[in-house]
Amino acid sequence: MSSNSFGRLLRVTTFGESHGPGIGCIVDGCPPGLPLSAEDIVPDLKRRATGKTRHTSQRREADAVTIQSGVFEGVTTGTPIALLIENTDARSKDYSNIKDQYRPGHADYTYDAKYGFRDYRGGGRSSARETTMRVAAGALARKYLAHHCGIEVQACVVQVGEQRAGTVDWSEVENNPFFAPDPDWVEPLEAYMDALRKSGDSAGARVDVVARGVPAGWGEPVYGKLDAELAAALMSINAVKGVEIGAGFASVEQPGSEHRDEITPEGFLSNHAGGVLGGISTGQDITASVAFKPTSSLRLPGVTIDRHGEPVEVVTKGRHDPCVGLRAPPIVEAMTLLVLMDQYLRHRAQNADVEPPFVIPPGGEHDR
Ligand code: EPS
Repeated sequence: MSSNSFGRLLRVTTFGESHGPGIGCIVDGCPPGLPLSAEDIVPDLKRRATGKTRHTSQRREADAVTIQSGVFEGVTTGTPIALLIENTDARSKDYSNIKDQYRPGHADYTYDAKYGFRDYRGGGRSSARETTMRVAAGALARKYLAHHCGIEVQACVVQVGEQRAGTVDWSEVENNPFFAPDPDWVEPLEAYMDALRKSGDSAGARVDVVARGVPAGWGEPVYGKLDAELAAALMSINAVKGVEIGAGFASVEQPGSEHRDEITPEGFLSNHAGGVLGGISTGQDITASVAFKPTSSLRLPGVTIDRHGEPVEVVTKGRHDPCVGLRAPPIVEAMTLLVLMDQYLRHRAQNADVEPPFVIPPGGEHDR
């Protein structure tokens, strides 16, 4: 089976390769009546795009999105929404030297092992180019959830290599090219990235995400848990090697008396759970943290083998991000939004008439 689709009631399918004619997605299940135009999608596409600063890949894609179906007279009709973007700046000759090689850290070997064939140009289907369409679909979910539920989802970069943000001020995130939440971190990060780029090496990053305004009750135990689906969605992003929900792995060291989020009539006293208990939202902020590995495409020579098993030296050309995590916040937001919208539609289908006996005020800050 091929798994190019996700979500149940809101089903997103993406298609396309990095150096093919174009990329696209189909969003099926969006309720009718949502005002939607390409202008709603463009801002998030721009936030994710390459080539905006010297710190990212210099490939310059127009990312001009067109809505091919599912919208009439400016509103969604309830039929599949198809979004299409042409690839306009692929440079496939950069990849001719690795045609028969397995780049370490890339999906070259595994795609060959699975399909016996691969599109080697720019990583083909395994390229981060694919995340463009996740972001396009996510922009729709962002608009729907903001309008119908007052939900807001925001992500930021809190660590690059060993460099960490000193504070998290969410109002600062869009004021710098790194999605950094600490204005005092921007200058050192710039210097770090310049040195990294010159060295030819790459770095990983940690991205935090928060969803504000999700009411209590969303999520389907036991195999459709909100946190399980969120973790799967975030894990499906290129280069992701770890996902934590709430306190995540720090829970291991916390005594139960600290980890449990105590409750008062005025609200929760903390949020180590990351806003999810038993797979269902508590009404608190939903928080997760995502680990991005260092970019595998390096101009520094390394050893590998070719598809005949012969040892070769590999050098990856192309226009690569020294830290792919720096462009990840819009992608992390998009996957979170899509999971939330799908869970909202599922909740509405089964439980729209439920009256909870008591609604606990959110309260409780998440302290990492
Ligand atoms: C990518 C390699 C680079 C990036 C690309 C992701 O592609 P190319 O070598 O063709 O320039 O530019 O990112 C995008 C094009 C994008 O839109 O995100 C990779 O190997 O994943």
